[in-house]
This record gives sequence, C-alpha cells and structure tokens, in this order.
Amino acid sequence: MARDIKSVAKHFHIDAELVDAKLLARGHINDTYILASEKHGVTSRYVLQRINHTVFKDPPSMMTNIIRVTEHISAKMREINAPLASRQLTVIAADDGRGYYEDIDGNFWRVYNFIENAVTHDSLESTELACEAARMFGWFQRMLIDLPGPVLHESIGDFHNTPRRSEVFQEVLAADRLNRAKDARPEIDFVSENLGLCNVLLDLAGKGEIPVRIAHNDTKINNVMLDERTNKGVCVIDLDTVMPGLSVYDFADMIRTATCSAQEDERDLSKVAVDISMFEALVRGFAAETSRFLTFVEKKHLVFAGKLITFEQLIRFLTDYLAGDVYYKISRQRHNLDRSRTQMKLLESIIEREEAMNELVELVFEKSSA
Ligand code: GN1
Ligand code: MG
Repeated sequence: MARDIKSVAKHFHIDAELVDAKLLARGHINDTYILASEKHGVTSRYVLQRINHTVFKDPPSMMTNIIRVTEHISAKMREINAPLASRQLTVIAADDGRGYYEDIDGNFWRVYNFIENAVTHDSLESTELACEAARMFGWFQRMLIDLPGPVLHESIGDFHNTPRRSEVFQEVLAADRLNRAKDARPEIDFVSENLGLCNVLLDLAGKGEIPVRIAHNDTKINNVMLDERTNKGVCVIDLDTVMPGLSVYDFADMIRTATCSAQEDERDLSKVAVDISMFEALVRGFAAETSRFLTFVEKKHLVFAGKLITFEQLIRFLTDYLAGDVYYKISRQRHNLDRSRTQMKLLESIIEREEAMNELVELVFEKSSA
C-alpha cells in the first residue's frame, strides 16, 4: 500500500486498521482508491478520492453540496425504505469534522462508505437493466425536489452551457497550438454545421419555459449502482456535479451512454448506433419516477436534450484533443479524438431515429400518467 495513501486515510474517521488500498482505474477526472480496514476480524471498505481541483475549483463548496444532498436522501429513505437508507452514499468526516482533508500540497481528499453487493455497468445488457438504471436517475431527481435551504453551489461554472463550450472550442481551434486540427477535419466540420443546436435549451430556461431544478448533471450509466443479486436500484453515485441544472440533461446523458452497447471510445464505429428498445426502456424507467412533476415542455425536449448533450460531449472531447489532452485522462494516443468520433456517430444515429424516439416518449409518458 502506498505510504502516502495510508497517511491520507488516517485523517478520516475510520475506526479500524487500514489493511489495503487499491487504485481504481475508473473515471476521467478524480483519482479513486478502494480502502479496506479491519477491526475484530471484520473488514470494512471505503472509497478514497483525490478531488481534481483543476476541474473542481472549490472542493469545500462541492463537498457542502454533496453532504446536503446525501443527508437529505438518506433521511428520506430512512422514512420510506430503511434497508436502502443504509446503502446510500455517506461522506465520512475528516478528523476536523469537515467532509474533506486538504494535504500540505493543496490536494483535497474525501472518503465515502463503499456500497457492498452492488455493481455499476459500463454498458447495459438488457432492457430490464436499462429501465431500472433510468428509474434510479429519475428517483434521484424526485428525492431532491424538496431539498431545503439555499441554492446549491455551482461546482463547475457553465458546465452544460453548450454555447460557451462551443466558444472555447472555436478559440482552441483557431489557435491549433499542436497542429492537430488536420486530424479531425470531418469532426470539426460537423461541429460547425450543427452549432444551431447549442442555444435551444438555455434559451427556453432563460425564458422560464423550462425550470431549473437540482440535477445530477453526469448521468453516465455507470453512475448508478444496482444490487448485484436482484438488479434492483440501490443508489446514485458520483455526485460532484449535483447542482442547479435541467432535468432533461439527466435523461440526455443516459441516451448518450446507455442506448448503445459500444463504449464511449469504441474505434469500430459500425458498432455505434441507438438501440430503440434500450431507449424505450430508459424512457419507461425515467417516466416511472418523474412523470408527475416533469412539465410538458420538459417531456417534449427529452430527445432533443439527448442530441444536445451528445453534441456537447463531442465538442468537449474534440476541444480536449486539440488542446493537447489537458482535461480528460487518456490511455492512448488520439483517445479524445476517438471519443469525439463515437459521439459524432451516435449523434447521427439519434438524428436518424429522432422521430420514432419522440413518439415513444409521448406514448410512454401518456401511459405512465394515465
Ligand atoms: C467525466 O470522469 P467522469 O466519468 O466522472 C465528465 C463528464 C463527462 C464524462 C465523459 C466533471 O465524467 O461530464 O460526461 O467524463 N465529468 C466532468 O465520459 O467533467
Ligand atoms: Mg463524474
């Protein structure tokens, strides 16, 4: 076990001897370790993370958000479903009582409980899993609809501000510091041709036609945990970007990550396409939890949001490729370019099936509010 991990872990309320720490190669942003501690022969596990403070500029405020959100959900679950209440994320306090520890190098660390007997899926194998995973992100929004207190902090400014993302893209492209634009001509042209997508949802939100709610904002399908035996939803994880946002974005990122079994960095683009039956399952799951509170305009823009978020992700990966891979972790050359290509292919596939997808949304929501 790396010595520095042990010395970091001792700053948290883990009342047992640390016996193991393993780096988990997951996530593009933070560094994650699984800790194991032992006391009287009982092993407990924890998740230790070094927060990427280049991305999250104000970790203390972010942790305030996360503590408010996790405590609210756990309290509600204790009332309505006690067994699940004990399987929610809990922030383990640091020795000074705060939700994080700052080391002498200015790194911020936090610890969560490890959710046992639950798994995440990078892609979903069945429509049943898709429906349940989508239900969980709907459940998450429903749980937070009555979060009391002040508006949550913006953990990353302009996170889903697609117009701003496209401005940054244009700037990076104009500079083309590493002379990489030549590798990505079709993708760059595609972005330019589709810039009209960028403003639609923010304009509606600006006019008050779409409400700003508390959203997860990073609903990659592997941010839901399902029980490994029953496949029932247990909890939602990766709460770093929980902040004010649009509900439709949360549905959207599921379209991006769960309607296609190919991974985000798949190089064989023939594998990248929307599977309509998976999409339908996502709608059913999400509608089961949200149909009572989503407005007509929100429902009408669920598929559009899927297009927009996939487009935004294409812009983000492409920008990072052109900028020299400064944001997302990469594990091979041109990784971000590959990622941007899958986004483009997926977006083309959504556009092709858009009409059928919109019809399904209408049908499923009609049924679930009947
Ligand atoms: C990042 O690292 P991870 O998996 O939590 C990113 C998301 C992107 C995603 C793309 C804070 O999420 O917004 O959609 O990569 N998170 C942040 O895979 O930028
Ligand atoms: Mg994340």
